[in-house]
Amino acid sequence: MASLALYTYFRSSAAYRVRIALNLKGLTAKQVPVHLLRDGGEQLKPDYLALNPQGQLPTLAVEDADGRHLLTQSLAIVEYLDEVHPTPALLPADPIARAQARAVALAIACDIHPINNLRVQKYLKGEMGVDEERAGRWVRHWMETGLAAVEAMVKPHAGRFCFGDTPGLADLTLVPQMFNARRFNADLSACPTLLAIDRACLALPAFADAAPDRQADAPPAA
Ligand SMILES: N[C@@H](CCC(=O)N[C@@H](CS)C(=O)NCC(=O)O)C(=O)O
Repeated sequence: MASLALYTYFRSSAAYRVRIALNLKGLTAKQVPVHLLRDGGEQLKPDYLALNPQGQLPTLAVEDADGRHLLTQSLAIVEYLDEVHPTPALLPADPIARAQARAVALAIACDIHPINNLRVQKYLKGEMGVDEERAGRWVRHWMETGLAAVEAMVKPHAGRFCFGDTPGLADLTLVPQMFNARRFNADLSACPTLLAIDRACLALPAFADAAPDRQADAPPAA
């Protein structure tokens, strides 16, 4: 079997998605911490850019008989893991439900997360001169409106998890975004279904063990 190394940061929600997927699949990856804040951001240093030219986490290095392969973009990594290790499946069997589950994951990963990311906040507060309070409003606005839409997308399909009673792609994308939303004090009162799913997910070891505060590179609890 291939050996895996995950370049990660405890609070990176994109890396958190991959950590959950690895756990759901029962796979172990060596964790290589990359500090997003230290020294201007280790993700922007030449050594890391050689692995991931976008300067983002995560990167998954896959070493197999053909050599070392570098995979980037969390959802591409998760789909790779699902293709190579199809059980348990991360997508529903029905093609319509698969497309709907992917839509939930993409709504979070493409439409909510990127506009609130570290580099966007740095640019807002730096070049654009936006103060801390207004930058926080920016983040909360896009998280609250984005997650309210995700609530409506998930509600018709939800069981214990986003699509029935099996956790999958939509859930492993949702839980890290809920963590981010709480971190930025977003109002989640419009998202009762998502809050219940988040609780159900975090009761599972695959999700709980992937949480930021359980990672080796997390600072010790105060
Ligand atoms: N679409 C990318 C997003 C990756 C991403 O933005 N990662 C963040 C951490 S959650 C990052 O590395 N940010 C570094 C920065 O903004 O400088 C993915 O899903 O992998």
